[in-house]
Amino acid sequence: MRLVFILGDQLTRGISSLDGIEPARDVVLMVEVAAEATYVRHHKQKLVLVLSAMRHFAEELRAEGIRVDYVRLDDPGNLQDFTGELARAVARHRPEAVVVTHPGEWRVLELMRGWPGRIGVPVEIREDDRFLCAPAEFALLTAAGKTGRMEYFYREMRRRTGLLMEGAKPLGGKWNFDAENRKALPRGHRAPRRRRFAPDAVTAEVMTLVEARFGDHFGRLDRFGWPVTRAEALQALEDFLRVGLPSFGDWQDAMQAGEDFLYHALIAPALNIGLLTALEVAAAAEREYHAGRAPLNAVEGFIRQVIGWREFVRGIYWTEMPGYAATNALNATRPLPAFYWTGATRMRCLAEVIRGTRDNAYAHHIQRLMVTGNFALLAGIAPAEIEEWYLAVYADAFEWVELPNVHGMVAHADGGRLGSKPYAAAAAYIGRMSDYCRGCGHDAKARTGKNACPMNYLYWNFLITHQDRFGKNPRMALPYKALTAMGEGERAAIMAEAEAFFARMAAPEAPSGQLSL
Ligand code: DLZ
Repeated sequence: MRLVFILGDQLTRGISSLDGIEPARDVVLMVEVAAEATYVRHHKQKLVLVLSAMRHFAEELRAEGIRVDYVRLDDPGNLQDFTGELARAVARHRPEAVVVTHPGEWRVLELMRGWPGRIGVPVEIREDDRFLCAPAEFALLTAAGKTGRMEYFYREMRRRTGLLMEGAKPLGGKWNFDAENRKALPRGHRAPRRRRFAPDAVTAEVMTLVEARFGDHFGRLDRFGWPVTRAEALQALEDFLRVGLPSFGDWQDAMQAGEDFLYHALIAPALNIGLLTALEVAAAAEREYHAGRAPLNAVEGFIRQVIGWREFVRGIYWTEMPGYAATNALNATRPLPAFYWTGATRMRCLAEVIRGTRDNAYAHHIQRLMVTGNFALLAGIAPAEIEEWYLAVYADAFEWVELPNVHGMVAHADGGRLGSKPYAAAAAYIGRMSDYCRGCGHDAKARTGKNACPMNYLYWNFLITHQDRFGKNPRMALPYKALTAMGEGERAAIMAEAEAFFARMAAPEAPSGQLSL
């Protein structure tokens, strides 16, 4: 018999490890282990999502007649890590071989490579064919000149899947409609309510377990509403197609206080643990365009994220690890400020995004990139510190997707492999794309002075600090022209303001509870 070991982000009936399973002979192994909850201290909602979805998936396999050996977190004897639990299961079942699908994290692949020696049984690691482009193929594709950039890779994926194609040409005459996807929301705009899922008995039991075992982890649990089964995930997708997608493009980059979901897809948690597949969600969005229910800029923008960016970052991860994580091109070394965990900062944009993250284990792309990410970039936070935060707090974060997005896109720590310029912005950008600056105690217009928004002096200080690296980058020509136009006095004031801010950041928070940042 074979032991098919399925991990918590492999909850797809078509997962390659299940190919050719013989229910009369083979056994599926699934294990809940504390090591996976604590190697970074995941948000409580993420823990509930994964554990509840695992329990539901195991029941679905059983309903098909597949034997599942399922180890719960609080089962006596649970050794609380993958290797220990696999070894115990091998002793129980004495299989001829263990079959797994390639994991989503380098750390786990390293474990898997050690398993044959540890357990004395051959381990077959199968390709994760839920992705369109295997790592080996990605390496070949992106080695050839222009395709090394996401945009050309994406075109290749469009050709390969036929999505939004008219023969060999892109539908609508353009590959990319991003320029149409940068509108701000009208003042006071209220987005429609989005479909959320009340916890069933299985989820409720897991919530109690998570509170008991990991109650000190970040995040609120009472707002849990993520889909935990494939049936729910399909309803979440349907909700996006009807309610979100028609406006997704226009307002993709917009942010508004109190509006945590807007028109975003909200399917990444389900997609990344396997309840949906990339091709099915991209094809579903394409159908909305052809049915006349969603415009091309929205549908193209969504499909680009799913078959372009998502595949691209995975390719980068598997072709560049483990060296990728160790780079630190901008020599960023400051520790992550405590307010990333508490939300206690006078900067309203950050407080609001961190509040949403705590409530939902979710923030949308622009909040992650241009608020929490932008601040970390400008403040020179050590890449490993900010990466750990993103990996812990977002329900959809697994390292294959989180690391390139944060290390490359947010922190520019890879020296430009992923993005040809850093995503640095001053308060004006945040003010244009959101209502966060209204009602903020800082002055978004001031570059220096007592009440100046830190995003401003930190932004100009960032440009000054990294002038050697970015000063000649054509995509940075405008801000460097503005910097050159500044007088020496203003440059010196900016640098002094930034230094004072960094000193406050390094100091312990005042006991009076007065916020210094
Ligand atoms: C994220 C997570 C958590 C919290 N717990 C488990 C678990 O108990 N058992 C399991 O199989 N998987 C879990 N996961 C998902 C794994 O961390 C994930 O499969 C690996 O990081 C590889 O991507």
